[in-house]
Amino acid sequence: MKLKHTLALSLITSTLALAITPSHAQTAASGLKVEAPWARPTVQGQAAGGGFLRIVGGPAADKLVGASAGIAGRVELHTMSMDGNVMRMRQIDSIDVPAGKTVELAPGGLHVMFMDLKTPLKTGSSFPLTLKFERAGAVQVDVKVQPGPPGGATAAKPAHDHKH
Ligand SMILES: [Cu+2]
Repeated sequence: MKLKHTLALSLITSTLALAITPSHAQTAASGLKVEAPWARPTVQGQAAGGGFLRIVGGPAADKLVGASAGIAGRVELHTMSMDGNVMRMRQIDSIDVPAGKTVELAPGGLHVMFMDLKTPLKTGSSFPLTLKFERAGAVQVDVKVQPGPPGGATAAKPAHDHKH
């Protein structure tokens, strides 16, 4: 009972927080966290744009299995890697989030791709993105449109991201 109340309360709290200030971090009931979501601005006529964020795994392993956003016809999960001198993007079905581990979706690596954009992404604006996790369920975050990663140019770049 106590657990249920706490859960309900935290849900209300996060809903309130969402209503008052755009929330750029969300914690799911499972303990999984999504932080610092941002997307690159796009120009008129550009059909797709990339989105980046950080997922902090909860006590149990989870998996990002999909995403959706009102501003896009569909949202895909992508990976990017060097193939000789060419950067290649490839759609993937899911992104593993090991227990207690941080998974970075960052330029040059894993990212979400907003396909069939209904409107250009303007710097300074933000929009809701719903991430679907196997265990944590739906987690909604507010994606900030900005030219670079939050907190300056020190984007954490996973060193192990080159060959998969
Ligand atoms: Cu992509």
